[in-house]
Amino acid sequence: MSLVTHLKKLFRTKPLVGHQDTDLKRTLSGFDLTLLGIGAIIGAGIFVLTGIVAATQAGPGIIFSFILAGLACVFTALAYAELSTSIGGCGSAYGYAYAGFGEFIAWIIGWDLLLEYGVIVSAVAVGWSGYFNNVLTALDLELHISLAKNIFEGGFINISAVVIVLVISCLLAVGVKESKHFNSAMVFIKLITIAVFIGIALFNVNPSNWQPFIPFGWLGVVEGAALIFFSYIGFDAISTAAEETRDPQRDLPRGILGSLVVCTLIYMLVGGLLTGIAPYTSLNVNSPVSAALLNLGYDFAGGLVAAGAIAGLSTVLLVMFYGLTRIFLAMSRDGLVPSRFALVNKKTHTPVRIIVIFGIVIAVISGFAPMKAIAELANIGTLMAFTIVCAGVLVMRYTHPNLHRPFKVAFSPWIPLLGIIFCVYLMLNLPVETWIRFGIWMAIGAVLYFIYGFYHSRLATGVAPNPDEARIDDAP
Ligand code: ALA
Repeated sequence: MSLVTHLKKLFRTKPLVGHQDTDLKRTLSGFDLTLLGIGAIIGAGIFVLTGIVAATQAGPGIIFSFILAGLACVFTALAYAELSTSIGGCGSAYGYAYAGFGEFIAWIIGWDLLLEYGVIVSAVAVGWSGYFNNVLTALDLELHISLAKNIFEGGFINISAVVIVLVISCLLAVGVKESKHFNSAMVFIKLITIAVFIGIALFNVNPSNWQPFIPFGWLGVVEGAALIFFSYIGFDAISTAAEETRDPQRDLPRGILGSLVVCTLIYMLVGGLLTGIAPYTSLNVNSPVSAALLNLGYDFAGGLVAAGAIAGLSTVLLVMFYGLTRIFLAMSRDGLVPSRFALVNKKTHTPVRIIVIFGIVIAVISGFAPMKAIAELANIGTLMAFTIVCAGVLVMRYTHPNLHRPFKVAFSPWIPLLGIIFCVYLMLNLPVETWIRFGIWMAIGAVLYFIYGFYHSRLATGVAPNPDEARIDDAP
């Protein structure tokens, strides 16, 4: 077989499902989508990374970092909305890359998303442990430093982070899933928690804490944006609900932009107030939001915020870990990874093998790796996926000009182009070590594809999926 024939195979595509060919019920309104977005978005970013970024990169200028990172997300979010409504399937950048751009790009995105979701779960688990350990301390049950912190922070293992990952794995293995009502309740708790903080902080600002406002210069603000970008990850979950949306043309942009605008405003307010009530240099701690309140003498409110953060972060863990298993299932069903990993347990009806394997890997990362390094890896993976999605809009407009698009990005090609520029700019401001780690992961992925996926994919073999595999009709 000639080289050209082989190369062509890299671009074999799955048929476009199209937005209209769905059996899912259209029940979600723009408001529901906004709640869905807020539920997935607000997490360790605002509760933990805000402190790290303010203390080490941006100072009070963190509010500009939030604007910069938010803009990258808005442009990309619109691109997500167009692809998810026009290409169909059940969403996820992986799903529409397979239909739109061919198998190799789909594999690259899928492999990238596995990294992204895996390290997000690790980072959020580390964030969760910071608040949890504080509660233990408040109850006089303080862990020994060797069990409370990882080696980089002067301890040995972050045992709380390990335990929460294992608990979430067990919940997923027995089939716990998030529901619309549970999500709404959690969004409510998170917003109340943040409202308590804002309500108290508003009356305790010391303006001298805002001097200097940008202590590390513009570079600090931009590098801070590259890290704090983590706090926005999750809005892409909204586009995966495109097929359950009442009127995608109207509700999708409302839901996506609505949740992004709400979160950006909340983030700027929290970032501004946090650096107003405490010197930015004091914020490089595991639970900055509640620690700042405790330092002001608000013990009850500090405890309340810690409890809210623990609850809020637990749901982000559940959603992201669930998303990870769905992506793996989708790839397995397409034959790109061996299907024996995706077999469903007869009792629990969940893909226990994948959950156990990923659970162990993620628990190890959470126990030993520093939060900042993990979040940066999550960011580079996400920004890469976002860049491909923005580029995807431009490619699809060219290759499929007449495709039915229930939602169309306005001002194309400018909006997708701006999305690409912002995402690449943020990626370039991440540390070299992050690029190296990411490069190694992607190189491993490329090798695996040519060893396995290229020959075993359903498109290559034409073999039907294994009926014992988990259903993926709710894949992200
Ligand atoms: N945006 C999510 C968080 O901040 C991932 O935890």
